[in-house]
Amino acid sequence: MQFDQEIFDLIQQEYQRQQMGLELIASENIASEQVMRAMGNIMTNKYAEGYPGKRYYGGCEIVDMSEQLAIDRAKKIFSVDFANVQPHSGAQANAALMLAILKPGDKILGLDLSMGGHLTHGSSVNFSGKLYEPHFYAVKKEDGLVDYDMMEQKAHEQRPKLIICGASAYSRDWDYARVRSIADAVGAYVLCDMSHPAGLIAKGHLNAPFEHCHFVTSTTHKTLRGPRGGIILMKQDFENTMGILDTKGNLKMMSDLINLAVFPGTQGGPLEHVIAAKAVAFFEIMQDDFKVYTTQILANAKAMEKAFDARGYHMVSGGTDNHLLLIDLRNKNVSGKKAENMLVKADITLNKNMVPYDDKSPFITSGIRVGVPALTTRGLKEHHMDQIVHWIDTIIADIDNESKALAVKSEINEFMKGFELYQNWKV
Ligand code: DSN
Repeated sequence: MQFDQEIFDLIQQEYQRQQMGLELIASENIASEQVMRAMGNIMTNKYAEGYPGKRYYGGCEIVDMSEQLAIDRAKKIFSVDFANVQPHSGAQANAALMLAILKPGDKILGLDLSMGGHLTHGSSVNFSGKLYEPHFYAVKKEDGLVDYDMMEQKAHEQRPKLIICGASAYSRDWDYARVRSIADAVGAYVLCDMSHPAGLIAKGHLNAPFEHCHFVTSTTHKTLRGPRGGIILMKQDFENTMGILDTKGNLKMMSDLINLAVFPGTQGGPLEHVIAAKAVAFFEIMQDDFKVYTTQILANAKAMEKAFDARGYHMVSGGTDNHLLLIDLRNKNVSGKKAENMLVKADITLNKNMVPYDDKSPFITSGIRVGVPALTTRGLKEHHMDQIVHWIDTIIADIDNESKALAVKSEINEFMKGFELYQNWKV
C-alpha cells in the first residue's frame, strides 16, 4: 500500500501551526501524548455496539474493560453514580439526553446563543430548536450576568419540560441551586452542559452542578483536556416516570433511558479507541498535577483580565471566574470578524463572538472570545499574559495594518519556540 504523503504533510503543517502560534480559542486544548496514543490505536478496528457485558458483537472482552475503566474513572472524578462515555461529541451527548427525556414538540428553556449559549440549547438551526419548542433566557444588559429572574419568569410562562444551564461564552459561575428551585416550581428537569468549565469543576474550583441538576453533559476535550468526545453524567439515578417501558414491560430507570438514547437512539458503534483515550484523560485528571494545571488556568485568566482592563477593553460581565473572557470591541471600533481575521495573520487564533445585545450579525459580531486552557498547557504563566494582550492590542489598535500584524507574528513565532508543543512528536 502506498504511503499517503499528502495527508501526512498536512498533519505536519498543522503541527507547525500549533507549535508556532498562540492558541486562544477557549474551547481548544492540547491533549497529552498518551491521550493521542490511545486515540490512534487498534481499538478503532473493533465494533462494540451495546455496553460493557451486553454487546451485539463477539470479541469485546478487552474493550469492555477499557470502557468500564472510563466509566468508573468519570464517576470517581465527579462523584456521580452514572456515566455514559460513548457520545461522540458534546452535541451528541445533548441530542441523546434530550431524546431520552423529551418528546418532539416539548418545550425547552436555555440561554440564548447570542447571549453566550450553545447551538444545542435550542437554536433554530439545530436539532434542539427544530425537534423541540425552544424558549430562552438572557444575561442582564447592565452587568452581563445570567438573568435568573428572567429564567424564572419564562419557566412559569412556558412550563418547559427541560431547563438547560451552561454556556459556551459565559465567564462567570452558575447558581445551580437557583436553577433547580426554578425547575422544581414548574416540574421541569435540569440539564447542565458543563462542557467549557468541566476541568475546573473536576478540581473543585467552581460550583459543582451534580447535586442540583438531574443531568450533566460535557465534552471531554476542552478544560478536561482529553480526546474530542462527550459524556453524560447523573449524580443519582432515578425512576423513569415517563411511562416508557422496556420490552418486558418494566418501568425503566433514567440511566436505562439515557443508555438507550445514546445507543441505539442516536449512535451506532462506540468509538472504543476514543473511549480508551477518554479513560487516559480521566486518569490524568485524577492526578495532583491536574490541579496544578487548573489552578494555573485560573491565574492566567485573571492575569489576562487585568491586562485587558489596563488597556481599556470592555469585558462582558466585568471579568472572569473561569478560563475565558468575552470582550466587547465596540469601544475600539473594530468588529469581531475583523479582529479575528487580522489576529490570525499574527498566528493568534481566537474566535469572533457575539456579545449580549449585539447589534451585529453572527458573521460579523462585536466581540471576541479568548481562553487560556491551551496556552496554560503549553506552560505559559501569569507574567506572559500581559505580553500576549500587548500583542493583541497592538493589532487591534491598528487593525488595517497587515505589516504590523506580520511583525507581531515574527515575535510570537520566536517566543513560542520556548514552549514545546510535544516532547516526542512523530507524525
Ligand atoms: N464550538 C464549541 C465552542 O467553541 O465553544 C462549543 O461546541
